[in-house]
Amino acid sequence: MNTELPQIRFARLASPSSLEQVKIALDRALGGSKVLVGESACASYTNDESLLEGRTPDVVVIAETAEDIATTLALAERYEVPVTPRAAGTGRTGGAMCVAGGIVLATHGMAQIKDINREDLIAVVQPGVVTGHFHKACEAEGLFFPPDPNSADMCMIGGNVAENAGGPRAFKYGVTREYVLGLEVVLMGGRTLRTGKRTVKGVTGYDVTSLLVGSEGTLGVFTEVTLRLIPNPPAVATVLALFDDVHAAAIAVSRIIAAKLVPRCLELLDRATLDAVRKELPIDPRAGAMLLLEVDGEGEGLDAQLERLGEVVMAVPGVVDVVAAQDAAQRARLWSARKALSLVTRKMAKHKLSEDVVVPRSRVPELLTRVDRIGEETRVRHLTYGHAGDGNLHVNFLWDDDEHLPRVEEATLRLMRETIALGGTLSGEHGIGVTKAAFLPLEQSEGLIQLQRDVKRVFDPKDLLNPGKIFPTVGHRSC
Ligand code: 2HG
Ligand code: ZN
Repeated sequence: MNTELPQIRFARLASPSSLEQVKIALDRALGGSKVLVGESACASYTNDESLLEGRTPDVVVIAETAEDIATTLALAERYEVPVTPRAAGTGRTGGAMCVAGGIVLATHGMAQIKDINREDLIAVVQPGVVTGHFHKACEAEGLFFPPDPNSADMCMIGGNVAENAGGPRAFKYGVTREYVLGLEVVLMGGRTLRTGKRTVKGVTGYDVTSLLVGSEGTLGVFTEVTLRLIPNPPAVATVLALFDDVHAAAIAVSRIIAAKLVPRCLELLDRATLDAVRKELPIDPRAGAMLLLEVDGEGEGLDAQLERLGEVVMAVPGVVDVVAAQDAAQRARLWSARKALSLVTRKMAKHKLSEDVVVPRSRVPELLTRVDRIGEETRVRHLTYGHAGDGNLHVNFLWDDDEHLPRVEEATLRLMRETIALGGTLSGEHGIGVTKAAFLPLEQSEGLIQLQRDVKRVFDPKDLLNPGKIFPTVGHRSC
């Protein structure tokens, strides 16, 4: 674990007497089994999947009902104790990491799919539903919930909504926000509100639902989510395109988009990433980059898309081969290799930092060139994969020796600056959390950051809900 990159933002700790009082009050209100105390019981609720190390919570509440959440937030405000909400804890940027001790409010115990409605094409779910389970439940009804973060087998809807999660299928179908119609949310202090609607259309009042989606657990805790579903596409085909190098693959991405083709996934793997999966996948040794493409639709329409895709990709200089997966088993093998990338590449060095920058699609080739330059000039090993169709790339920096950390920090800062210079944004799907808070002023003006701090104050005047996230500290290093 690495605690230096970047610095954890200062967050106010509760006083020892408030902590004692809140523990007693929670225990009394919720009953012992939902309230964990002590280092050994609470330690596993400290961190998420970022590289950072947080502060062990003083108390963990395992919520089973919306009332448990309201009670916890009421007591936390009364005793001025910070609260870190948490679903599965699979986030990459410290959003669910506990930085201020106090209470971790875990929602994984609220895992009910309350309704999947085939007539209205909506579902109502609790925050602890595992995303992959929900996919299967929808598919059993002939319906489709497209957002598919690669951790779908573990992550939960509550966390997906808090982070506005994406995934490979976002290229055609968009990210989580596009599917959230309404929320039941508890605010700091225990006030419960319903936002949004159960209808597909609706423009009443401010779009508070959209504000809450992607607010990284800083504005409220979700107790129920109403989601829009679509019909499940009847057929899917997966194609593998191999190239000499990543630049040829990036050109293929631009050409596919320019040809107005809309595969549902358009994923890119550079040479170093490809090398990491060659053991699992027998990939042509001439290939130095790969695109994993998926199209969906119906019979003839699907065949026509596949044919056109093949023509466009085969015309790209530097293409090595284009092959379609022959059956469901082959398709599953390709996707399981793609899904394993985060873990497989993590084993390539003692430390790995994965970013999720986004640039306009047309600037992907230029971003890749600049990443190579950053890697060369800072002498930091790197690899890149990700959702190239969206211009959303996971640039990963790898290092073994702790002494190389300043160079990794320089490489990261340069990556963020280059991304902004190319008209991009710092995070496409993992959020700002703790790890990117210092970079926020590179992208957003002081006025815009201040406006968001003001909004936060309306929801949570004492800054107790998920403190230390999103906003930079004064004197941050990116100035
Ligand atoms: C992915 O696309 C995930 O695999 C995780 O967003 C990315 O950890 C990573 O590098
Ligand atoms: Zn991703």
